[in-house]
Amino acid sequence: MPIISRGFHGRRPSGDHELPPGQYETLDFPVLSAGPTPRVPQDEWEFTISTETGTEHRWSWADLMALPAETPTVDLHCVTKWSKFDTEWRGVSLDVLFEDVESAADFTLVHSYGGYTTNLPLADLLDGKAWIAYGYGGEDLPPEHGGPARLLVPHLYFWKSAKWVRGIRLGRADEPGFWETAGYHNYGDPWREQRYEGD
Ligand SMILES: Nc1nc2c(c(=O)[nH]1)N[C@H]1C(S)=C(S)[C@@H](COP(=O)(O)O)O[C@H]1N2
Ligand SMILES: [Mo]
Repeated sequence: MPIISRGFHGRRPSGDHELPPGQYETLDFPVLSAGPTPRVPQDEWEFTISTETGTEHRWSWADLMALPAETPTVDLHCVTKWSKFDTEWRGVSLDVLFEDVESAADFTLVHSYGGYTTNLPLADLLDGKAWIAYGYGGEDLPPEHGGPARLLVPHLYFWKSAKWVRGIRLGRADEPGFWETAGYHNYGDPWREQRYEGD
């Protein structure tokens, strides 16, 4: 029997990963930014969750670092059709950040340094589905990929994973964000191929 290395066939056999409809696998990590990359020093970085009643919960960089970290390995799916398997992150689960937040709201609008926004149902940020990520591949998250910290919500198209995340606003009403206002799907489930409004 010849010894066949894992690399012999070029890539990992596709069996352990599935591509959502219309997607292809890429091995590099494209950068997609709608504007210039904001430079936010860690000691000026702040993250805020504000509720529908106006209560604000605020974390400094040191506060974030003091919270328990997780190291999720996830697949990414961009609406421009690339998918990237097995990306390795480090960050804080939003379950931790929402622990002491009291709210009756169902919707969130995530906002970023630089002005980007994106909306998600609160349920899609909880139960182990989303993180504030500050590490990638064992290093600090580079600015072009959203460092010092970004939202990571891998079960939705990657535009929902706001780079340079700055805060989350809870609301009783759904309010579309940057791409959602520009004709992209309000929810963005890659498995249901929800790319554009009306899909
Ligand atoms: N603040 C901000 N977040 C953003 C974007 C952006 O332009 N600004 N682009 C989104 C889109 S369309 C994608 S595909 C991913 C790209 O992340 P990457 O550049 O790390 O690959 O970030 C998302 N988050
Ligand atoms: Mo994207």
